[in-house]
Amino acid sequence: SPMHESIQQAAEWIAASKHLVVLTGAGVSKESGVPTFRDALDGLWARYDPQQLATAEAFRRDPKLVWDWYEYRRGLVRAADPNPGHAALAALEALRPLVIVTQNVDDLHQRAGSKDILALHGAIMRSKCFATCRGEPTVIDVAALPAFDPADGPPRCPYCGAWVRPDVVWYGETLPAGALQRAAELASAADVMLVVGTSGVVQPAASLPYLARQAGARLIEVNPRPSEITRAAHLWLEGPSGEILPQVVARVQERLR
Ligand code: BV8
Repeated sequence: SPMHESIQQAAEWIAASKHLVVLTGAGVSKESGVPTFRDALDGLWARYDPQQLATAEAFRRDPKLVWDWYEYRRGLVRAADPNPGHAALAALEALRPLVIVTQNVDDLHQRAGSKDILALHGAIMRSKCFATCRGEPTVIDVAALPAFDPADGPPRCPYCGAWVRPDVVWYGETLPAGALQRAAELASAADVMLVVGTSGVVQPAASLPYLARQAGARLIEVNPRPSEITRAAHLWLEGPSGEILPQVVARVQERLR
C-alpha cells in the first residue's frame, strides 16, 4: 500500500539520519486525551477563543478566569498518560540521537522517557511570578505556598505580591530566551525533520520545518489531516501519530539491528 511504502521510506531516511530533529505539536498528545489547542475549549470553555485566553492581557483583565482555564487543562494533563506515539519517540531516541522540539506544554514526552527535549512554549504544570520579580522565570512552587487552594484563583507571589501565572508562552510573548535560537540552529543542521501533530499555524515554531527544508533536510509529516507544513513535506504519513510512529520506529529498529 502507498502508506506502507511511505512508512518504509520514512524509516530508511530516519535510520540513515545523522541530525534528526522531531517537531511535535498538540496532535501528538491527542490520543492521550489531552485536547489539541484548538479543541482545548469544550463545555464551559466553549464560548472562549484560546487566543483570547492565552494572553497576558486576558490574565490582567480576569486572573481567576485564566487561572481556572489552566487548572482545568492541568487536570487533563495529570489524568493523561503518554500514548504509543510518545513511547515510539522515546524508543527512537535509544536507537539514534534526536532532539524533540515541542510546542506542547504538557509533560508527556518527559513521562514517556524522552531525554533531549526543547520546550518552546513553556510547561503548564509550572507557575511563575507575573512580574518576573527575581528574573525570568521566577518559578513559584504553588503547592508549597501556605493555605494555597488552586480553586481560589491565582495565588500571590511570595516575594513581591504580584499574581502567580502559568509558566507558558502566551500569544504576543516571546519564546524563552535561547530556546528559539537553539531550535533554529537544530533545524538548520537537521538532515531529517519529523513533524508530528501540528497545524503549522503558530509562529515562530511553524517556520522551523521550512528552515530545515531550506537547509536540505528531508521533511516527514505525521498528521491525520493536511496542515500548513504538508505542502513542504517530502513525505506525509496520513494518520494518527499513536498508530503511525510505532510502525515507523519498528522499521527503523529492523534496519539498525
Ligand atoms: C510571538 C502556550 C511576538 C500557551 C502556545 C499573524 C501571522 C503570523 C503570526 C502572528 C500573527 N498574529 C500574531 C502572530 C504571532 C502569534 C501567532 O503565531 N499567532 C497565530 C495564531 C497566527 N505567535 C505568538 O504570539 C508567539 N509570540 O510571536 O511574539 C513577539 C516578537 C518579538 C517580541 C515580542 C513579541 C507566541 C506563540 C506561543 C503561543 N502559546 N502555547 C498555552 O498552551 O496555553 S501555542 C499553542 O498552539 C499550543 O502550545 C500548541 O501546541 C500550539 C500550536 O498549535 P498546534 O500544536 O499545531 O496544535 P493545533 O491544535 O493547532 O493543531 C493540532 C494538529 O494535530 C492538527 O494539525 C491536527 O490535524 C493534528 N492531530 C489531531 N489528532 C492527531 C493529530 N496529529 C497526530 N496524531 C493525532 N492523533
